[in-house]
Amino acid sequence: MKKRKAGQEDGGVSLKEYIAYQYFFEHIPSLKAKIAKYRFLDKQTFLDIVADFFRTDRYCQSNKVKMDERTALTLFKFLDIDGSGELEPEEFEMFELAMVGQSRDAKAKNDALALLMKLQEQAFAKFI
Ligand SMILES: [Ca+2]
Repeated sequence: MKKRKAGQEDGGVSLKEYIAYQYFFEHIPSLKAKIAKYRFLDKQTFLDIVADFFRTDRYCQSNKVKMDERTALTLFKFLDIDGSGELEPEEFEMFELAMVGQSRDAKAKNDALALLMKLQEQAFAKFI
Protein backbone atom coordinates (compact mmCIF):
# COMPACT_ATOMS: atom_id res chain seq x y z
CA MET A 1 0.00 0.00 0.00
CA LYS A 2 1.22 3.47 -0.84
CA LYS A 3 2.42 5.60 2.02
CA ARG A 4 0.92 8.83 0.78
CA LYS A 5 -2.37 9.96 2.18
CA ALA A 6 -5.46 10.33 0.07
CA GLY A 7 -5.41 13.27 -2.25
CA GLN A 8 -2.41 15.32 -2.94
CA GLU A 9 1.02 15.14 -1.45
CA ASP A 10 0.13 17.51 1.35
CA GLY A 11 -2.32 14.92 2.66
CA GLY A 12 -5.41 16.83 1.67
CA VAL A 13 -8.20 15.76 -0.59
CA SER A 14 -8.10 17.20 -4.08
CA LEU A 15 -11.10 18.91 -5.57
CA LYS A 16 -11.43 16.08 -8.09
CA GLU A 17 -11.45 13.51 -5.30
CA TYR A 18 -13.98 15.58 -3.39
CA ILE A 19 -16.30 15.65 -6.40
CA ALA A 20 -15.75 11.95 -7.09
CA TYR A 21 -16.56 11.07 -3.48
CA GLN A 22 -19.80 13.01 -3.82
CA TYR A 23 -20.69 10.95 -6.87
CA PHE A 24 -19.98 7.84 -4.87
CA PHE A 25 -22.26 9.03 -2.10
CA GLU A 26 -24.98 9.49 -4.68
CA HIS A 27 -24.29 5.93 -5.79
CA ILE A 28 -24.69 4.42 -2.30
CA PRO A 29 -28.48 4.09 -2.44
CA SER A 30 -28.12 1.93 -5.54
CA LEU A 31 -25.99 -0.47 -3.50
CA LYS A 32 -29.14 -1.38 -1.63
CA ALA A 33 -30.27 -3.41 -4.62
CA LYS A 34 -27.11 -5.48 -4.36
CA ILE A 35 -27.60 -5.93 -0.64
CA ALA A 36 -31.17 -7.01 -1.19
CA LYS A 37 -29.83 -9.69 -3.52
CA TYR A 38 -27.01 -10.92 -1.27
CA ARG A 39 -28.62 -9.94 2.05
CA PHE A 40 -25.37 -8.31 3.17
CA LEU A 41 -22.10 -7.06 1.75
CA ASP A 42 -18.85 -8.34 3.16
CA LYS A 43 -15.75 -6.18 3.21
CA GLN A 44 -14.23 -7.58 0.01
CA THR A 45 -17.48 -7.25 -1.93
CA PHE A 46 -17.75 -3.65 -0.76
CA LEU A 47 -14.16 -2.94 -1.82
CA ASP A 48 -14.88 -4.51 -5.20
CA ILE A 49 -17.96 -2.33 -5.61
CA VAL A 50 -15.99 0.79 -4.69
CA ALA A 51 -13.20 -0.11 -7.10
CA ASP A 52 -15.72 -0.89 -9.81
CA PHE A 53 -17.48 2.43 -9.29
CA PHE A 54 -14.28 4.45 -9.56
CA ARG A 55 -13.17 2.41 -12.56
CA THR A 56 -16.39 2.83 -14.51
CA ASP A 57 -17.82 6.20 -13.44
CA ARG A 58 -17.41 8.68 -16.26
CA TYR A 59 -16.18 11.54 -14.06
CA CYS A 60 -13.69 9.33 -12.24
CA GLN A 61 -12.47 7.85 -15.49
CA SER A 62 -11.89 11.15 -17.23
CA ASN A 63 -10.22 12.68 -14.18
CA LYS A 64 -8.32 9.54 -13.19
CA VAL A 65 -9.71 9.62 -9.65
CA LYS A 66 -9.76 6.57 -7.42
CA MET A 67 -10.65 5.97 -3.80
CA ASP A 68 -7.71 4.30 -2.13
CA GLU A 69 -8.30 1.12 -0.17
CA ARG A 70 -7.67 2.78 3.17
CA THR A 71 -10.39 5.35 2.52
CA ALA A 72 -12.77 2.66 1.27
CA LEU A 73 -12.13 0.62 4.42
CA THR A 74 -12.77 3.71 6.54
CA LEU A 75 -16.07 4.19 4.76
CA PHE A 76 -16.88 0.51 5.31
CA LYS A 77 -16.20 0.83 9.04
CA PHE A 78 -18.32 3.95 9.14
CA LEU A 79 -21.24 2.19 7.44
CA ASP A 80 -20.85 -0.98 9.53
CA ILE A 81 -22.64 0.49 12.51
CA ASP A 82 -22.87 -2.74 14.51
CA GLY A 83 -19.25 -3.68 13.75
CA SER A 84 -20.28 -7.09 12.39
CA GLY A 85 -17.83 -6.87 9.50
CA GLU A 86 -20.72 -6.98 7.05
CA LEU A 87 -23.03 -4.29 5.75
CA GLU A 88 -26.67 -5.12 6.29
CA PRO A 89 -29.60 -3.37 4.55
CA GLU A 90 -30.55 -1.61 7.79
CA GLU A 91 -27.14 0.04 7.93
CA PHE A 92 -27.61 1.52 4.48
CA GLU A 93 -31.06 2.71 5.49
CA MET A 94 -29.57 4.40 8.53
CA PHE A 95 -26.85 5.98 6.43
CA GLU A 96 -29.41 7.40 4.06
CA LEU A 97 -31.60 8.72 6.81
CA ALA A 98 -28.82 10.10 8.95
CA MET A 99 -26.42 11.43 6.37
CA VAL A 100 -28.03 11.84 3.01
CA GLY A 101 -31.55 12.59 4.11
CA GLN A 102 -34.70 11.87 2.28
CA SER A 103 -34.37 14.97 0.12
CA ARG A 104 -30.77 14.16 -0.72
CA ASP A 105 -29.98 17.80 -0.94
CA ALA A 106 -26.51 19.07 -1.55
CA LYS A 107 -25.96 20.23 2.01
CA ALA A 108 -26.69 16.79 3.42
CA LYS A 109 -24.24 15.23 1.00
CA ASN A 110 -21.61 17.77 1.92
CA ASP A 111 -22.18 17.05 5.59
CA ALA A 112 -21.75 13.34 4.90
CA LEU A 113 -18.59 14.01 2.97
CA ALA A 114 -17.21 16.22 5.72
CA LEU A 115 -17.87 13.42 8.19
CA LEU A 116 -16.11 10.92 5.95
CA MET A 117 -13.10 13.22 5.69
CA LYS A 118 -13.02 13.50 9.47
CA LEU A 119 -13.22 9.72 9.86
CA GLN A 120 -10.52 9.34 7.27
CA GLU A 121 -8.22 11.63 9.23
CA GLN A 122 -8.93 9.65 12.40
CA ALA A 123 -8.21 6.40 10.59
CA PHE A 124 -4.93 7.78 9.27
CA ALA A 125 -3.97 8.83 12.75
CA LYS A 126 -4.48 5.26 13.96
CA PHE A 127 -2.40 3.75 11.16
CA ILE A 128 0.55 6.12 11.56
CA1 LIG B 1 -23.01 -4.64 10.08
